[in-house]
Amino acid sequence: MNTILITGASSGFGKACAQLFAANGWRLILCGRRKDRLEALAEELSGVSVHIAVFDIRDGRMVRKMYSELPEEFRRIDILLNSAGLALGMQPAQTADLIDWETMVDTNIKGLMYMTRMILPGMVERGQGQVINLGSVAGNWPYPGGNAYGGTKAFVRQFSMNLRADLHGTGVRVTNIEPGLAETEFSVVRFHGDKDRADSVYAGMTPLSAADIAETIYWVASRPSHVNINAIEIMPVAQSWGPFPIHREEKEK
Ligand code: NDP
Ligand code: 8X3
Repeated sequence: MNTILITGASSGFGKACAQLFAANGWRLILCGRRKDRLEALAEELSGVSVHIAVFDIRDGRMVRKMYSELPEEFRRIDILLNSAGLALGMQPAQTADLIDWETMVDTNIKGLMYMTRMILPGMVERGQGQVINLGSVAGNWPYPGGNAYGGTKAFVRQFSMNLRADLHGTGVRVTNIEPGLAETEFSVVRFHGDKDRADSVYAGMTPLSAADIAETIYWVASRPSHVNINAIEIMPVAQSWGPFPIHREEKEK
């Protein structure tokens, strides 16, 4: 039986992936900080082999402890899905909250590095495995207020490609998934719990769903072992690009 370790399994893409991989007979390691959510998910997936790991990925010691405490049957990890992550705020850089920036760096960059560094050696030793990262269109394209969040996701993109370079010849695969607007708890978190503001992000359009992304990830995971999908950028049809804004000076009369 194959095993997938999912960070951010308590919500959104991570949770939808847990449901889809479970339905396809995978063994699951579900990670997150909200124990009640993970327990409820494990209960929903009754009959599936599940290990719950409650920890904060920003804390490297907790990451090591989680790994050292994995039961024997969960130690051979076939896929590491780095889904845990967040955006905080949409203020312009000159007024943004530095604590929000630090939290995004600690979670989206450092947490993802801790997890990857912990799990990779086993994959390399076994000559097979797959790391699937959650990047974002925000790592590829600038937008007002995207500042540090987009920066963290640009890191994830480059880190993913550099992993591939380092893993050359090992058989270990790496993919960066780069979604656009998807309705999960993402915007509620971004706007610090302001549900009305979060809802307004998706008003009058059809966003991607967590299930759309889970299906994409499952497709990536189920390619034959000689195929590596480097990156997939995926947007709702209703989202695209606009013209570059030009600031024009008022003409003197
Ligand atoms: P959700 O807010 O629904 O889920 C985020 C998950 O990350 C939660 O399970 C949360 O678990 C976990 N998480 C956050 N911080 C920590 C932490 N410090 N330690 C451990 N777990 C943490 O958002 P999504 O599912 O939408 O987001 C998943 C990923 O996809 C993120 O990396 C996000 O940046 C990215 N993404 C999202 C898009 C969107 O529009 N939704 C688009 C593009 C990319 P808990 O709180 O229980 O710890
Ligand atoms: C989330 C997608 O467009 O809100 O990564 O930045 S977007």
